[in-house]
Amino acid sequence: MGVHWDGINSFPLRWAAMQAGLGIVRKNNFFYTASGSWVGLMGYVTDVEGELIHDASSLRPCSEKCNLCQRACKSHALSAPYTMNPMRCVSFWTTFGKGVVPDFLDEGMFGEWICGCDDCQDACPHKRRHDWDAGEPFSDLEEIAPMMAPEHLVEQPDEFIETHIIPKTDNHLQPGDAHVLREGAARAIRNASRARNGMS
Ligand code: B12
Ligand code: SF4
Ligand code: SF4
Repeated sequence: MGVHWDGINSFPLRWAAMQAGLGIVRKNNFFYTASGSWVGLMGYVTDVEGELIHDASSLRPCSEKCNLCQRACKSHALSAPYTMNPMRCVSFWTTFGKGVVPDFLDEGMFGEWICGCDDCQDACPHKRRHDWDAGEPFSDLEEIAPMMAPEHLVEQPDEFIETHIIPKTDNHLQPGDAHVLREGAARAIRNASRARNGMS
């Protein structure tokens, strides 16, 4: 019998996936298969006998000299290879941290991220971006995309954000968090303007 385990947030899935031979963990801590790091991990508990097929040999490890992910992390959450400090991570502060910029970070470090952050994956030469033209369209995303641009998001009422955007954050934001996205959009606009003026 196999059971999808919803208490999975307390179990490190990347380590489990690596031990299961499905891929490798790179210095930015992300789990990579031949399709790159944009793979969502899901855990199952099972009592079925299985055969361990461990073959991640086609994946080249990180080059010893590479530190592109660390350099891309403006808030220095990636302080060393295979290590990160979640309390300095922009992804944490723009989601569970409710958009707060703590006093040991400055808002320029948040760049133009509004919910989450992918800088340390975007910088990686082993990335394979998802092909957005493949597969089924995701919900009403195409229709609402224009309203999610920072200059429009900043003006959206609670009702629109709570109905159309928060349910797509995979529980990283909750009803009542519409202000987090509006404030994040305002910060993204300020940071984009700083970058244009060479101030970042
Ligand atoms: C808590 C959590 C967060 C927290 C803390 C992140 C953290 N790095 O711990 C916050 C809110 C910041 C966060 C943000 C994000 N998260 Co998150 N998060 C989790 C969660 C629920 C638990 C992670 C955990 O256990 N952390 C504790 C540390 C100790 O464990 P670990 O990160 O898994 O891996 C460490 C060890 O395994 C060890 N390790 C593993 N293999 C090896 C090998 C060697 C040789 C060595 C030395 C070490 C080593 O080093 C790793 C890093 O310290 C997992 C889901 C899950 N249940 O696993 C998703 C998960 C890690 N998140 C994920 C994603 C996509 C993100 C974001 C990119 C979302 C976004 N777009 O903003 C960001 C990225 C932030 C970042 N740089 O990590 C994905 C990653 C997919 C992947 N391919 O790796 C996961 C697996 C969710 C999923 N189900 O797919 N996340
Ligand atoms: S998600 Fe962003 S802030 Fe967090 S470790 Fe990666 S680059 Fe740094
Ligand atoms: S950017 Fe370089 S060091 Fe970081 S995970 Fe990718 S290959 Fe490894």
